[in-house]
Amino acid sequence: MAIRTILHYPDPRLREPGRRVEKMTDELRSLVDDMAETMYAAPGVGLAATQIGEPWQVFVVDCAAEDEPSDLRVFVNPELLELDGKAPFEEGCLSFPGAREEVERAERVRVRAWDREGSVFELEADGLLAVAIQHEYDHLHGVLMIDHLGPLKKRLLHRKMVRRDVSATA
Ligand code: K2U
Ligand code: ZN
Repeated sequence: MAIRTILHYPDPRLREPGRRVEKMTDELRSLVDDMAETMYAAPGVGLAATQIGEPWQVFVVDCAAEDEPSDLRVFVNPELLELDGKAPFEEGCLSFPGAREEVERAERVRVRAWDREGSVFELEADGLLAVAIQHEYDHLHGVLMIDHLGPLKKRLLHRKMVRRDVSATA
């Protein structure tokens, strides 16, 4: 396993949609393991393959609280089958370090995906898990937290991230 570099906005690779996985291989299982290790090290409660420059339809989430056993969930080729309700949530994103923005998401989702072994499963989720699933699903389609903001907040966050990027490379 390895901790991978998380791409930061405005890296154009964050806009590259993930490719559908045709068959789970040892190489893809190793990618999943690297994603989980990278997520825990960040730390985060989710990570999409596109965030580490791997354009595959794969994300991981673990919404367990710090004092709970880990609850890692792997989603390969996820499909959102149902979205119900609407609620605002204060989101963060590992590709927007330090940013917190209110994003409106569905309160409940039903999702179908493959697990790490390639078996199909369906899951109904609410709360933080539902938000994380929607946030990561967005990443796999090149959609980022900034895209859900109004024009002023979008401009402010863009400038903050670009300035951060410039000072980091200076
Ligand atoms: O995809 C990512 O960048 C990791 C995200 C996942 C996530 C975002 C919003 C809501 C749930 C999960 C986060 O950085 S993980 C840390 C986090 C979690 C909840 C709220 C704020 C930050
Ligand atoms: Zn994110």
